[in-house]
Amino acid sequence: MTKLALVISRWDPQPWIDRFAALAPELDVCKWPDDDTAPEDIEYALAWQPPEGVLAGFSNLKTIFSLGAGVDHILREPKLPDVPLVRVVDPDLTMRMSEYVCLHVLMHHRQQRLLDADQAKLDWTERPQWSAASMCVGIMGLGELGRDAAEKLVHLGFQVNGWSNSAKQIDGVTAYAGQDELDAFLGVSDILVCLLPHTPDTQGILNRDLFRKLKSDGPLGAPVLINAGRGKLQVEDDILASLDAGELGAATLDVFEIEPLPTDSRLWSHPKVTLTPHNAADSDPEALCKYILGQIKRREAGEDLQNVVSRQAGY
Ligand code: NDP
Ligand code: OXD
Repeated sequence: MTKLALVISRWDPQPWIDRFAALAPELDVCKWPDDDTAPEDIEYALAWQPPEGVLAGFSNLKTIFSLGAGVDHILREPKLPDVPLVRVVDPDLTMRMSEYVCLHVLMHHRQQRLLDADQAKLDWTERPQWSAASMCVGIMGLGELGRDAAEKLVHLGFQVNGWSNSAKQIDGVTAYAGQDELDAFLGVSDILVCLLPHTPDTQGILNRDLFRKLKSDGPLGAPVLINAGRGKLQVEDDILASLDAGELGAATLDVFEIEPLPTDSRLWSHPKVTLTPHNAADSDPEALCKYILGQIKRREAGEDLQNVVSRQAGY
């Protein structure tokens, strides 16, 4: 019987176990550690923030699956087995992220936080309103998630730009690529959305120098940051300094340098910050177990796996 181990911290593994049992009762799925299973019997590992050293102990592993789109939580393992690492690419996850991006872009564009504050004061002030077409959203990362969010924002009528490593062609989106084009991209962005992976190249990219290069004369009066990529992309002290100095008008943050965000962080109570607990796009076992089973079937049939991560690129 093919053996799968769920190596998960911070999430409840039970919904995954239940879903695999319903879809593929022929598989032997265990939650790791498991007293009844020897590590050398594990063929597939399904991991979210695996404790250090666990994956290295599976000596006959065929494939590691990240239970999310990101893989930084697995690549940080110093002795990662030399087997393919597959990440989630699935319409369910993509749609959830696009919902989040559209929600927060629209929230800033329509000044909803200001209207909420007015409501709390019983204040009927008519606030100015701009068209979506007058606002430019810049998306850092035009991969699976960035591309879909960009397309949906185009449908909503925004001007949309994107930035990635390699050049892209997406209908309605002005695409910039590489370090050489980063400043030009920033200079036209009113709302910056970050959907980059965390790699050595992207660590700390969301810093004060970068914020100062954003477009500052747009309808909102100051640029807005939305980060749903990874917390290690951002320098939180710089975000706070830029918000306080008016270099950033507001920020929506889903991810943090340390998660859960420490209770003494000033981000919790900053009036210009909207924060969410790393739930921009949840990995739903109802949707994703099917994707993983499809990949296992391919591997067992000797076919190529899909969405294999480049260890060299780190995403
Ligand atoms: P992809 O690998 O499909 O896309 C990554 C994009 O980032 C690509 O366009 C890539 O460029 C670009 N990129 C990577 N490094 C650089 C760099 N140094 N400079 C410029 N561009 C770069 O990933 P996904 O879209 O599927 O996911 C993106 C990230 O979103 C994940 O890694 C994860 O961290 C985060 N995420 C967060 C979630 C949440 O709930 N908050 C949920 C799911 C994902 P190119 O196309 O040229 O290779
Ligand atoms: C992911 C995440 O990487 O949820 O999918 O952060």
